[in-house]
Amino acid sequence: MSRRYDHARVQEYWQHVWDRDGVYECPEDPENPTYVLGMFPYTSGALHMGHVRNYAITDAYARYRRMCGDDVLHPMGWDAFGLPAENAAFERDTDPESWTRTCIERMRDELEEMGFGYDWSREITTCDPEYYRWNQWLFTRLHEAGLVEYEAATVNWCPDCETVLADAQVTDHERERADGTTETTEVCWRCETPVGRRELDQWFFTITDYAAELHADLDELDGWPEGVREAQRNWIGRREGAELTFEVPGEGPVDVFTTRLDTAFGATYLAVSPGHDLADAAAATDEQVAEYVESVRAADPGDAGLSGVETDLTAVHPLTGEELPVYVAAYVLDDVGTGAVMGVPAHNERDHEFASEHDVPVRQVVEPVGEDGTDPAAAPFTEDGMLTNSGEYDGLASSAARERLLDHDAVESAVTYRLRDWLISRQRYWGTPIPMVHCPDCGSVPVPDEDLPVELPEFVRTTGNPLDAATDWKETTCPDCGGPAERETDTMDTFVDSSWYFLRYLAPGSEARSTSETASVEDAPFDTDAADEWLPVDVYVGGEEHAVLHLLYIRFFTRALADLGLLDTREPVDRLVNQGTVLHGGRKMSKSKGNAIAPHEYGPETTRLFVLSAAHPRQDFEWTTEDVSNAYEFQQDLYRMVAAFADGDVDTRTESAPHDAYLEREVDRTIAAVTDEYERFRFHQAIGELRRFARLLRRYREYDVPYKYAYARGLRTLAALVAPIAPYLGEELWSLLGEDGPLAAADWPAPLSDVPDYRVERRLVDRTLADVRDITDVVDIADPERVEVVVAQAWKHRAHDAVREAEDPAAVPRTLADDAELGADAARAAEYAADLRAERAELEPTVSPERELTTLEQAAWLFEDEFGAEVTVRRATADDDLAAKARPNKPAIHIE
Ligand code: ANZ
Ligand code: ZN
Repeated sequence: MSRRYDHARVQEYWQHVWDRDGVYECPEDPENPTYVLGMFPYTSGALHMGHVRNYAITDAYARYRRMCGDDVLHPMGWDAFGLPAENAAFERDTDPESWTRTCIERMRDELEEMGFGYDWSREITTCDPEYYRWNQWLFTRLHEAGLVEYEAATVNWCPDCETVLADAQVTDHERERADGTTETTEVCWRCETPVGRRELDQWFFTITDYAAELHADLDELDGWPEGVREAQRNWIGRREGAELTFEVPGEGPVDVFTTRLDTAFGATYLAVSPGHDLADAAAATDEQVAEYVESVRAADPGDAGLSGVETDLTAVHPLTGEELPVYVAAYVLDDVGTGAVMGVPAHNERDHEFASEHDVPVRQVVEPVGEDGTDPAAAPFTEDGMLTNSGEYDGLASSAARERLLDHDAVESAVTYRLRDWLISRQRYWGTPIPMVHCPDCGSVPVPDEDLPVELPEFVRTTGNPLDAATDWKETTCPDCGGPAERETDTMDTFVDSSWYFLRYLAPGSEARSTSETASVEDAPFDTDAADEWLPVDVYVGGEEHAVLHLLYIRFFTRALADLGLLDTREPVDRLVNQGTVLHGGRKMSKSKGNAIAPHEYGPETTRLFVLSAAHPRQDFEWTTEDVSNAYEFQQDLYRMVAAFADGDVDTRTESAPHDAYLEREVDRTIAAVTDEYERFRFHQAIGELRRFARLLRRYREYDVPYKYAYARGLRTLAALVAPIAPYLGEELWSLLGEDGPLAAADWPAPLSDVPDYRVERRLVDRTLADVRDITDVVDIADPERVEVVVAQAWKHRAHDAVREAEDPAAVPRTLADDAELGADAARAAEYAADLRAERAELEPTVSPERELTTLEQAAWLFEDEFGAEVTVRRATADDDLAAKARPNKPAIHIE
């Protein structure tokens, strides 16, 4: 029989067994629900190494928890809508749907071959009408709840194709000028015509309604990496400050938002955004203002720079009563704060530039403390300092002034957020049609639920939005008045699809019923009862590029659905793992860079073992062929070891010997260690443990004829512990050992006895071995005859533990001296403890004196094996030299 493991020979068989036994199917009524989720892939056509890494992590954890007895939900689906499919359709003379379906078939095969265990009965595909109908249904619910807005927004426009372009469809075109410099223009990706801007009505989800909650709850997301939480905090951009009310004679009050209330006396002008009511009012009577507002609307917001126009209006400063000029300025954003600012050129960069451009005076009101001041006319002083030119507030520190000014009648404390509403309109074909109808009489009317889904019409190749060209589809009747009307031709951002897909996996079929008022699951996007049981997702694994958008959107959706009464949970994910990047040649592995390795180039388990052993999931690592062959060799080693035993090529004995106990204990320690590592997602450490254990097993076999029972248990344990990472190999080893399969459904191994201190025990053995090595080196004994290992007296352990654990170490010696249990040793223990106090910080945990003795006795064969010497292990007797040297965790050693 060949002693080579060949996954290709066995993988189909094990897939069949797993299917036959429904191993990965998840029960409807879970007792210990564990929801393990990987971010579903975009249907690009092929799995790449990033996917493999992501799914190897979730699969290993899911398999491990399943063997521990949990009911594990580990589903998979397809993020199937999106622009690349439209591009592919153009390039390959097909349509987005056929292209996407082909990609899905290929990628599903690849996932299966990798041995990932999914509950395929829950597979979802976002471009299925059965899926996107629920996008539409949820859109309608959000619309009813006032979370949808239809508003003008500035978009990219190609005048030649007559269509709106997504940001990704605008490309930079570089042209060399006569003088050798280059000029960059934004052009249409298809016809290269320079792109303009237009204002169009667009659909928004008002995620800003949840800004405060989304921000505040980040503090409680302990299971998320701090980096992701920080990225979300910055994105939401909470700003504490104040609102200050200016009176504009003839127009009424105008509120401004500021984070620097302390600079209020330095305000020399008021500026409002071009969209502000005051700008409209001024434009109505002032030709110049009207022109300016119009020109800003047509321009790229980034291009408007520090442009602005002065109006005839004035604003009364609430603190000084002074009359200030009023500007309309493009740098004041419509949807930030109140859309109006007080201009403080002396203390703010932008205001300073604006003031020099428009000749507005600069007035310094904050002075640096303890330094030479800058000249405020030349450069603004933007830090906190001490107030000046500020009336009764002069001499106060900035922070104190901010507090005090809040008491003023014209001031109120306020908080704003940087977060913008979520623009979900896409003028593209391959997405979910937004279920609205525009009626000349009734306005925008939602498509009634019973008419959902609004299915995509057939794809046509056209320059603009294909939905605009689908006249038959577009022309419809108004759901309200029955008159002629037009369908909305925008489709939804595909981030909508992925904002709730983890809930759709919880719609296990038409039989399941929901207790929510929406009746059966056929009438709802997911089963509310099931969601209550399974949520939050226990572990969510995916790339860090999703730190903000996707991971913020799912938090928003979950809250919105909770407020709609469809969910009990407000936070969707308990523990988040962001996997790092796979590098090759120092750069991110990618097809476009030509440094990609296909997932199947080396066989599924070599790849899985390698990507999981290379680093902690969150770290980047470099792909090296050397590490790949190590992963390959490791599988072959395990296979040879088990096959040799299964074939009867290993002599065994049925009577136990003293040194077998060490192996038994090491099996237990390995189980405890590997379990710890799996639980903490440190698969690389788990694999390190397994390698260590495999080496020990080999050494044990070579040292003496193995005890059949202990050796077989060791091999079985190895098979079970490696299975979450290398599932086909695990099954093969398990069946070679004559065990009932499949292993994927078997129990996780349990230690025969408790090993809470496995690290302490191992360190003791490893260090003692190292000490013997050192001593033989130093005293230059090449062939020691006798090694004597002497374990410290029990009273030393007492003193060691007492000093290590005491709240007041100074009191320990006295307590020990008075301890009757220590009897005649009390005085020595007290003295020893007094000496230990100085090194208290370095004292390590110990096992009991008995355990220390037993552990070393059981390990004696390792010393014998390595040094070829006779070994004795004993407890220190009262008064010899070795007894004086022996310490807890560090036995005395004598070598002859
Ligand atoms: C006066 C002032 C004085 C300000 C000063 C800053 C410094 P950060 O801190 O970056 O979040 N602001 C308020 N609403 C705005 C809008 N709609 N468009 C553009 N800018 C706006 O920015 C907060 C500051 O941004 C606010 O504080 C305000 O300028 C400006 F020495 O008010 B400040
Ligand atoms: Zn109508």
